[in-house]
Amino acid sequence: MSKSIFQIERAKYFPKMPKALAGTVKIVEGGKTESVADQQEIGRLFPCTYGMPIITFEAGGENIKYPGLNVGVILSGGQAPGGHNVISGLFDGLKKLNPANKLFGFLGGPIGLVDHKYIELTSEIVEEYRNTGGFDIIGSGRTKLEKPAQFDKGVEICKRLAIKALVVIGGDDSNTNACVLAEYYSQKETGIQVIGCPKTIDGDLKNEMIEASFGFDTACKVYSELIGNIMRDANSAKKYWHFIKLMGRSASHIGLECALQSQPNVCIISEEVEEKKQTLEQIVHEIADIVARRSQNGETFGVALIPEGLIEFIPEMKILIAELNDMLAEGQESAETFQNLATNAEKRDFVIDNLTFDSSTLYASLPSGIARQLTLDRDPHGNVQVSRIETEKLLIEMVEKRLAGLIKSGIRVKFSSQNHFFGYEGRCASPSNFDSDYCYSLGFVASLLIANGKTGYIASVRNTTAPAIEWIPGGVPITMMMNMELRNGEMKPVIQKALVDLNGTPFKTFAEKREEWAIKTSFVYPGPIQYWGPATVCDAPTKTLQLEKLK
Ligand code: FBP
Repeated sequence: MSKSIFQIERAKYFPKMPKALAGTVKIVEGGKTESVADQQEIGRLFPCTYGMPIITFEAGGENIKYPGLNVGVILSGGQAPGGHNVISGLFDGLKKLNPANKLFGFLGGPIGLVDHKYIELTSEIVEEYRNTGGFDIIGSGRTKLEKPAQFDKGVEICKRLAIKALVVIGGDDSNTNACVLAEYYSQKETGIQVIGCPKTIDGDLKNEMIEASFGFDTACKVYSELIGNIMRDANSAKKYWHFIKLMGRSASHIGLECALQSQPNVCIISEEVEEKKQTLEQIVHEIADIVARRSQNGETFGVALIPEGLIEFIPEMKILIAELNDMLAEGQESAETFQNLATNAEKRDFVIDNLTFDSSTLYASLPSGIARQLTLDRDPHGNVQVSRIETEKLLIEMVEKRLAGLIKSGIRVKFSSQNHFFGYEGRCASPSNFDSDYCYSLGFVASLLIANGKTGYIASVRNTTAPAIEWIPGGVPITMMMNMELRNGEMKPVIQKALVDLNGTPFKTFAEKREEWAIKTSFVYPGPIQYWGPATVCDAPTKTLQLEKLK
């Protein structure tokens, strides 16, 4: 594999680690835990893995000689910068425990476990991937591990390879499934442990104990750099309004972080739209108003950030999507009929005919492209794939219409637009120092949880706004983060997704400033991620994390 000079130099970086993990490590166990809600039901569903204590690893303890063990690792879901460092941290941790330990990587995501596709991750392989972006070391996938038949196939291969523990690196759904798997393996007394790792650029897998999901830091820094570049272009040419959709699925954490970093004229926060029960029309009017006010000041340009999941948070759209989800759910007769229709026009008519009156009217009023995008395949968890809905184009079209409508009242506003979607640009970026360090520690912690016989835990590293040496490594029982939610028509135990907290300091900081940023051009140009240089530039965590710590 030929490499850039950057890759060669970056490979030499040794991730900074918490002091607690440097030498011998002792395990400290807290008290019994409870799930965030629905304690009785979660306790009933997870008799083996419910109520376990929070774990902290501290420096000290004896120099234990651990018996050799084999471990399997799975990358699950969307790519996020730092996944390769979780694997290298896990690999190094296992080798430190006992050089005879082996690490196997299941290929292409959870399906690799079921189909018995794997490779042994040797030091030669791991060496090639240290501090690199991407998940290509073993690949990832979105197969949902949820059926006992799949779990049993997993047992087969684990027995064959003498694998004692599996590490699942994934988002909220994948870690939920990891916990279900841990519980199943415990109940069946297979002796196989399951440990999760918090991954997702979306930033929505976090809580009191998990301060951040890895990848969020790097992805936001990449998007903020690009947004800053666009802002400077807009400010130079003074010609365009740029509408930028940002990945992040339901939550608007990415949009909020990028807004805090770059100070755009508009940044919509889906969670606020939902709370205020804003309609699509109201959102459009607000944006058009900012465009018009800026234009009066001669500023015929601007930047608007649109969260990927916005459409799902607009109350009338939410109802429409829920109805579409039911209509198109796998196994439904209506889904089959829909799929068998030959043309897009027939499909559109079928949908219009089968929705409730309000949803049908709304669906029929949408531009045909957007209407079609709403009916595209669901992901394996039954969710509409928001990355495929061009909300930024929908808003441009509607703002244009609104501004054109103002002409009859004598208001003429110049509005030329460009649209962008930033998502895939950031998911495999070279991990920032924060993500390189954080991920390496997460992987290392996973090896310690395994060595200590733990299952149903997610690796955690806390105190992450302090220098890495002061970070606090440990483990959190996954059941502690769970509640019951309706999924595909059934109540299921799932990890509670962290949406933007409208009472939290990051949102409040943004809300205080946004009116000023809307009218007065206040752009900030964050520039690219720096890998070498002063810690203030290279190691700074996201603004979200820093502000959250102020609370
Ligand atoms: P994960 O939650 O699996 O980490 O995926 C995050 C994400 O990047 C979302 O932001 C986005 O909506 C989705 O993946 C896109 O999925 P795909 O990679 O299947 O196009």
